Amino acid sequence: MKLLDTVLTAFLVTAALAGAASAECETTLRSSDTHPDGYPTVEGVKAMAAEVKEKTGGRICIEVFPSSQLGEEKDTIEQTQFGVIDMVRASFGSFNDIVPVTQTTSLPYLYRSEDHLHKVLDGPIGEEIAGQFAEHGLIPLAYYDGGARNFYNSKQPIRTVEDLKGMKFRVMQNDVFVDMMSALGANATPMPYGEVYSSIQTGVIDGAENNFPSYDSSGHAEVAKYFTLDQHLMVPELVAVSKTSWEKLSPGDQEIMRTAARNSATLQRKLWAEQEKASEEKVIAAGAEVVKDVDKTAFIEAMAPVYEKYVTTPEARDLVKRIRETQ
Ligand code: GTR
Repeated sequence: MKLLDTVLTAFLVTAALAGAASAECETTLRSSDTHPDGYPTVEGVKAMAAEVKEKTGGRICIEVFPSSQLGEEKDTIEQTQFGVIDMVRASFGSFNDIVPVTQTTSLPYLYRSEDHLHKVLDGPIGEEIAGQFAEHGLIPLAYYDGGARNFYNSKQPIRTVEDLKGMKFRVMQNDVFVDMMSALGANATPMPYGEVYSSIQTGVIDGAENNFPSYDSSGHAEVAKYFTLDQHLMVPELVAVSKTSWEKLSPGDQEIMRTAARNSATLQRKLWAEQEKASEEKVIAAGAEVVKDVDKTAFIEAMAPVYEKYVTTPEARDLVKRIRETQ
């Protein structure tokens, strides 16, 4: 009886809350993120939500669902394309099979630094890339930071390309990253982010690759303590809205969304820089071994076949050239 009461009360409270929320929000946009609450990308979209709510007098609410509650990243992108979910924050790597330009713009060692990446994304090239999402049902609103990705594993410290030979690493589910591993002499296992922890733990794979905040928040540091700062990938992070949901908004509300997204990117980049440092310190304190003396030239040279395979059209060659020339 007591249990039934509790369940009934919980149901009534939930119903009342839902009623209250819908009474004040005319439009509720559901936004997905693979990361947990508190992660810079999640906090970025939450800040965007707060600004949108304030500027629309509470008419438009963005509800952020962290920790893959709405599904793994690739699935949530597809759901956003079809308007099942309204917004998604995801890495360019997960858009590779959907929006071709994201392949070229997430090639290994394409960007010299985070500053270089910002100059590319915040300038005309960033606009040009964004323009190519609409035909795939997506409207990009902001580019967030994701730092540099690095290899980590449960077996041994990696100092050279040779050390990677024959090892098995999880990569995001796209061909470029699979080929990147082959070029390094390692084996790639593409799989969703949520499966990586147990796959390392059970020895299905030796390791994976990511930035410090993901290595830390996913718990991967607990099962793969050897981390090598080789910085092989800098992959832009995107906040995108479904074209279907976007077209239901008035031009005025679209403008409010765009401004709020831009402002949230400024905040996210600040939070990102702080989190990168904090996560690095945290994983080291918890026992991670971070190899920093890496011969990056050898890693960069090993990537030549990946460029040969993916930079084949005059457009792709021109884009890579323009990105490299961006100062
Ligand atoms: C993180 C990125 C996520 C997700 C993840 C992965 O760095 O922020 O969006 O793509 O990597 O490796 O799947």
